[in-house]
Amino acid sequence: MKKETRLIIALDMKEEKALKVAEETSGLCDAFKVNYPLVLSSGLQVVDRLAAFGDVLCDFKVADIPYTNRMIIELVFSHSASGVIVHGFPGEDAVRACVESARGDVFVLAAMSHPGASRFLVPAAVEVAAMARDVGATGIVAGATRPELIRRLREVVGPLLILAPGIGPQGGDPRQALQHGADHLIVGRRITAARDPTKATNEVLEEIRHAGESL
Ligand code: 3DU
Repeated sequence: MKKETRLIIALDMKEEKALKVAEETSGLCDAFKVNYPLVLSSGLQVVDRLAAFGDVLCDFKVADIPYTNRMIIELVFSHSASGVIVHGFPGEDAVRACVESARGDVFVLAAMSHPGASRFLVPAAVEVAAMARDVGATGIVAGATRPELIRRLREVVGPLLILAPGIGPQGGDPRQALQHGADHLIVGRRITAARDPTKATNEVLEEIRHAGESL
């Protein structure tokens, strides 16, 4: 994952609009993130089509036994994905299978951004992050809605990348997330639901630049 703009745009929409947003914002972000809504409606081939506009990160929150995880990861990287997001809670063997079979970046979901994550995921986040580091993952995902947790996880993962979703409608603040240690922001609706996605992207980039000045 390159770290130039520090922005990842989440394309949770139908293919036609996703391709349009990707074309318009190509070069303004470090990657596009795809999730089930897009891939279940269009198939994995949409990853190949999006790759014409930038790196594609597959947010499939892979969470199965090692054997199945390996099959999923091989399939993802047989298309033009540059990275994949997997869950950490299935344990070390399951995550290790992902890292070993990947032909690109693997990010382990340490803490999700929604309120319900406080019950099971947040209490385990430090342990999951340590496991991600130990098995050789590229980085972790930690919600921007809990900046103090990002700070704690940064101490655990050292130089690994931290991707922070949950900006905008979910309540996370770009500046807070970056100042607490996030490398990249994952931003969906704030950009994709805007009347002018390119303008909204440039506004987010401006906030990232401001936050960077005070780091
Ligand atoms: O809330 P947004 O529209 O900016 O979209 C955020 C994206 O990131 C969306 O695809 C969601 O599935 C994903 N995500 C989280 O929001 C929170 C997580 O902890 C992990 C992934």
